[in-house]
Amino acid sequence: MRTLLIYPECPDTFWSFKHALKFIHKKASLPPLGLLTVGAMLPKEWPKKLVDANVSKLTQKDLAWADCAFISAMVVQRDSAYEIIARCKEAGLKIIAGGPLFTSEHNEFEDVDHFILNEAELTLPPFLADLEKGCAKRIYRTSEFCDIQRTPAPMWELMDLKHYASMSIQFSRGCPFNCDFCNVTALFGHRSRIKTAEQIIAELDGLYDLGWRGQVFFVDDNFIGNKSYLMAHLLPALIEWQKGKKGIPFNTEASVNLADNEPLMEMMVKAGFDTVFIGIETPNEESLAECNKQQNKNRNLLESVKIMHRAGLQVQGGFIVGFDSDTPSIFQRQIEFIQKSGIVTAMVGLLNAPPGTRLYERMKKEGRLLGIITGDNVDGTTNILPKMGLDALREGYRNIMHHIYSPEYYYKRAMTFLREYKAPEIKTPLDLHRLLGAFRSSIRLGILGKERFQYWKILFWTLFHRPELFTLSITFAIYGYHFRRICKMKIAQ
Ligand code: B12
Repeated sequence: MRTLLIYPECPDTFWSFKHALKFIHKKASLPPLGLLTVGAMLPKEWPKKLVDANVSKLTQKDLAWADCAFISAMVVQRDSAYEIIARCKEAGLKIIAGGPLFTSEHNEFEDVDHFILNEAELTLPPFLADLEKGCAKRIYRTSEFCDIQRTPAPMWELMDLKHYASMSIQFSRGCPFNCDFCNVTALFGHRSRIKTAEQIIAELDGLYDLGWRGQVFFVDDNFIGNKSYLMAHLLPALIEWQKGKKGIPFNTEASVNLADNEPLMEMMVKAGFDTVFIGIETPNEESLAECNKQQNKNRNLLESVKIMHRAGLQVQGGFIVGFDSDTPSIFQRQIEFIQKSGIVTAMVGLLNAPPGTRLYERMKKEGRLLGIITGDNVDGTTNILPKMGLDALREGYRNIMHHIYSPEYYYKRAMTFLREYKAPEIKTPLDLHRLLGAFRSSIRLGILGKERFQYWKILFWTLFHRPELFTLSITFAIYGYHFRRICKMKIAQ
């Protein structure tokens, strides 16, 4: 079977970093790890070609070559997925779909021949066996979770590394917490399932051998879900692996209780971690209680962020407005919190209820469900009827975004961060792309941009006070440009 592995196009969103990627001539921030993993589970003898629509076009030649198409997508790629499925259907290919979009919405895709839902480790083998016998069913699904210690290393060789700004790798799936709006536990379970340190080192070696010398994102739902294994095995192995190598910084996602564990933070930093995404959600205690965000309650969230910054871990934060317990003062409180925290990359969204969550069930019961989620949590939309009313919520949301991404607030926050952050030891080396990116930013932002005053101010300040963070300050300037473009596009009046 000649196989196309297709990843539909992501729209322009907060996390697409599309406007920032142009500065460094990259086409996408990350490769489609799910598809690369599925590629490694398909029969070896099947010829395979990856088409990531974010980096190259799906051509008529590709379609004419293939016998079948394996498609993966997130909800946010819905429109592009429809288009690609229609083209594959027209070309007469057998269409097989899996991944988060289809796991939650397979009913909406009539033209797909086979749905391989949930984790492919469990659902793909029975499909392949049935296919061989000529009796493949339309849907394969499971309520079990697989043992990822048996997951093969992704087929890195299928992708063209040069198009991506970062690589991704996965150590664990699942999260021990139970926030009522989050679909991670529904999709990947409550227990943190982990790979072995040996698997991770082998995957990293694979990337390194292909010439990768840049950032690697550990795409775990909660990297610190199994602290004891992390500290006894994985982090020591990563520290050892980094010896003699240059320029492989790591970033990941974790819960805020990371700030309570100094030895863990120290080891992470030593292993090369410099950034963690944390769901902060809200400074409002009642809202944290409402959504069962236990790990964020009864703590000084601001101080927790600062502890991580001072330890050498930059916090990127997720924030939510629109909880039942939110009053009109929440918008100003969020702005103040974000500014004081020095969280430069602050993703603020309206509360949404993804299917499979407890929030979804509650909203359904209360008759407050409006429809499906767009999947883009920074577009100012929601699928629930908020207690404070939709208009008030949207107005307050726009106010937050206009403030925190205005050059004045944004650069001020970046300065707060640069003052407090402990500089990492492992940095991506300045290659030609990055040097050119710095040059382009000086023209686009330093000469033509409205923010030119703030741009030069932060650059000179960093040069004199924190020269080791100079490239990071240019990165922030470029990110700021992307975030402003997104805000303008998505939530303009
Ligand atoms: C890395 C990541 C990203 C990266 C995307 C990188 C990329 N190129 O794919 C970034 C940071 C850009 C991102 C952004 C977003 N993300 Co995201 N992201 C993840 C994360 C943390 C890991 C994904 C991953 O690589 N997993 C590892 C691989 C091995 O697993 P997998 O992809 O799930 O694949 C397995 C199965 O799903 C299945 N499978 C997958 N594809 C296929 C295809 C076939 C044919 C078959 C048979 C099987 C199969 O088999 C695989 C092996 O088990 C997940 C959470 C998670 N745990 O998955 C969220 C997740 C995928 N993201 C999600 C969302 C909503 C988003 C955003 C839309 C939201 C936002 N925050 O704004 C944005 C928008 C993106 C954009 N560019 O527009 C949701 C998707 C929900 C949904 N139902 O679609 C998830 C599940 C998180 C969540 N809790 O809601 N994301």
